[in-house]
Amino acid sequence: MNLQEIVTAEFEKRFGTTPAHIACAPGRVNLLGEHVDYNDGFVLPAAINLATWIAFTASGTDTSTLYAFDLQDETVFNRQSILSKTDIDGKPLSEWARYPAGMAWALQEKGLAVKGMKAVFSSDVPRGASLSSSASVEMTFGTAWKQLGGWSIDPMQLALIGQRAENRYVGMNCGIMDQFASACGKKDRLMLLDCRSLEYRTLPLPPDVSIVIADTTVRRTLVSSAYNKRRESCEEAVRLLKQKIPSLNSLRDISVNDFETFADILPEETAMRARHVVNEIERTSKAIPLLESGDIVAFGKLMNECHASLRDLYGVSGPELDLMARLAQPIKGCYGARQTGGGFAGCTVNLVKKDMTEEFSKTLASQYEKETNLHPAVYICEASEGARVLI
Ligand code: GAF
Repeated sequence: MNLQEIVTAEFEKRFGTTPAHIACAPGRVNLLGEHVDYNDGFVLPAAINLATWIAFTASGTDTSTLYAFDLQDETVFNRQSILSKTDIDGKPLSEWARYPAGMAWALQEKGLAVKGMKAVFSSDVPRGASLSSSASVEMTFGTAWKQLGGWSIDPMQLALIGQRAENRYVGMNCGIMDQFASACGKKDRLMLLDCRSLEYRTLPLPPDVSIVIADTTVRRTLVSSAYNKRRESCEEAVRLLKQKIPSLNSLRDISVNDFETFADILPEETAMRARHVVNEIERTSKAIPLLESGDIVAFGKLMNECHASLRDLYGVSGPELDLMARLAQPIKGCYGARQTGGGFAGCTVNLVKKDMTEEFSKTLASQYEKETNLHPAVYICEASEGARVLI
């Protein structure tokens, strides 16, 4: 059974009736522009063919009964209880329930009607693997509440509401990239977003190239506090550099050359973090014409440079991610390999010559397994449509 069938069958079992609607929203993989979205930079993600699926019907009240099929756990909350992050019995919401509740809270705050629903949801986006499982849950629920409320919204606005839910309700100071890719993704296209203006356009990937995601299977805890710390370092760098360049509002506003002129006013670690960001923004700008002209060899080199920078300057890699990227880069047919998303653990993204993808995946998996005794999951990924209602 696929996920649509699973959530439908479970809904029928639990609620004794067929669900009125089905919706889904994908995870994402990012090709370039890592840890720059909260620095006003450019990002280049794609929505992927792994997604969260929901079967749902209006409850007729303001109470929502949500069943997380993958965790076999139910929560019941309403308009009032989510204000104190509790369920209707006053118990603190479990970790997973904060994402739909946060979405409901942020929609309410915008004055959008959040009708109670009965729902079952399930996802094949691996959790904690840097593929935006959280954003895909947020965008799935946002899309479901849009359907029930009968209001319409631009997908970018829905993404911004999801980001607010995650920043203010869940407590993760993420940028806009993940929710953007999940809400706005397009089939077979890479999504280029200017995180300052929020303007975006799509770019092609040459037809003879595949995106391969390799999951180290390793997960880390306390990722959100380490992430928030990186963001604070960037803010500190802006505060200090502003003394030299008063017009500077974010790390987007300084060139690599100017940065190096003033870098010694920054504490050492702050300088390293900011150096990654400034170079990564420049790298992503350079990558755009390469993609447009189909120069995947040069694009892949930038991906490899990005990995080294995340590892050596930004400090968000991990031993298994380093190993996975190091093993992949020299394999025949691989243009570029690097960690994707927030990092510390989770997945790498690889660009691979299409007719060598299977061989590449097998070689990478067996080499990784030999060195770690871990059995990695390797996905040959298709760029997919963003959040949508199917029924
Ligand atoms: C996480 C965040 F949610 C994104 O906003 C982005 O900053 C990413 O890490 C790093 O590029 O996925």
